[in-house]
Formats: sequence, C-alpha cells, structure tokens
Amino acid sequence: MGIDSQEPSALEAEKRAAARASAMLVEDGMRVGLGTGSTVRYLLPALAERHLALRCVATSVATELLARQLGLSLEPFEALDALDIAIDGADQIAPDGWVIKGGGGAHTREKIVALAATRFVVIASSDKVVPALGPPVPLELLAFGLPATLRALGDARVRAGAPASPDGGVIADHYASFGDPAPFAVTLDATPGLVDHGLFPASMVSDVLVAHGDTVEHRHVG
Ligand code: A5P
Repeated sequence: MGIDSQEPSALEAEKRAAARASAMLVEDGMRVGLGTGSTVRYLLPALAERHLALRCVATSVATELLARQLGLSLEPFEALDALDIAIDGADQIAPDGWVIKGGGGAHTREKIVALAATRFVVIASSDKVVPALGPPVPLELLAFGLPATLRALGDARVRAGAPASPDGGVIADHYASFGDPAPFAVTLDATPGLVDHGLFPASMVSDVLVAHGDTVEHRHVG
C-alpha cells in the first residue's frame, strides 16, 4: 500500500476523532446547529448514539437527510431564534482562530447558524490547519446582476459545476491574495449582490477541535 492510498484513511480517522470528541460537548436538552461536509458526517452518528433529547437545525439538505435517517430530531430554522451549540467543519483554520468555510457551498447557512449559537465548535483533521488563511474564499452571490457583482469583486469566478444554494444563491470563489482577513471581510460584506462569504472571524469561534492522529487538540478561541 503506497502513501497515496494511506493518506485518505488517516485523514478520515482524524475527522472521525474530532467529530466524536465534539459530540461529547453536547448536553441533553440542547438546541444544536449541525454543519455540513465530510467531517460533520462523522458527527451525526456520534450524536445519535448518545440518545439525547435535542432540537437540531441542519445547514444543508444533505445534513438534514442523514440526520433524519439516524433519528435526530430536526426543526426548520424558522422555528428557533437561538442555539446552544453549533458544530461544523472548516476548509482552513488559522492560528488566531479565523477560519474559511464553504468548500461545500453551505457557508451562508453555516454562518447564520454559527452566529446564533452560544458556542460554535469547529472540527477538523490536521490538514486544515494553516499558518495563514489564503484564497480561495467561497462566496454566495445573488443571480440578479451576477456579471456586475463579479466585476465589482475583481478576481472572483462562479464555481464550475456547483449547484445553486438551497436559497437560490450562486456559489463562487474569490481568488485574490489577502493578508489580514478582517479588512478583506469588511470589503466583501460591503459588496451589493454578495449574500455572504466563507471568512468566519475568530470572535465567532468558541472552540477548535483538531485531530492529529489519535489525539484531539482542543483550543478555546473566542
Ligand atoms: C461546507 O460548505 C463547508 O463549509 C464545510 O464545512 C467545509 O468545507 C469542511 O468540509 P469537510 O468537513 O468536508 O472538509
């Protein structure tokens, strides 16, 4: 077995370890935001196994379907205005706790859920840890005026083959280099036609759980 065939399973084991550790942070009676992606796919069975009475909100159709199959109790996010905890994956995690999300195009819903949660927990395999965030930054754009919005953004392109978000948004990515993510996020936030972007500030993140082999590193951020 070569390195290439070993790598994916080692990372999958790390995703599973981080996800299972995060499931232990959930307590009976909590309102729980469920993120999206391959790491969250390990969270859902770990949560279901605990047989807690939970009220869950899903950030994507894929998460909702799997959560229902596993017997987790789902509610539309129109029914709750706050959550006790939200748990989600990330594409990049910087040392200061800023993260990039949206590799699966679900970052708008993920950010709404993260902000509504008292505690937002990021779970990841070790390959997601980076010395500094960098492009691409996922975007969700309104279809109306799309060429004008892309022109205003500069180095942004619609993501090839990406379906529209469940809310009808066009998924794109920004490829410009940036240093400090904070002013870049302010610029993106001020662009008409941009629904949301995948830069999540450290102030939004409570905990980061990153697995390194069998060990899960738990960092308290915001
Ligand atoms: C979904 O849009 C993303 O924000 C995911 O949470 C992120 O891409 C991490 O996904 P994986 O757990 O699949 O790496």
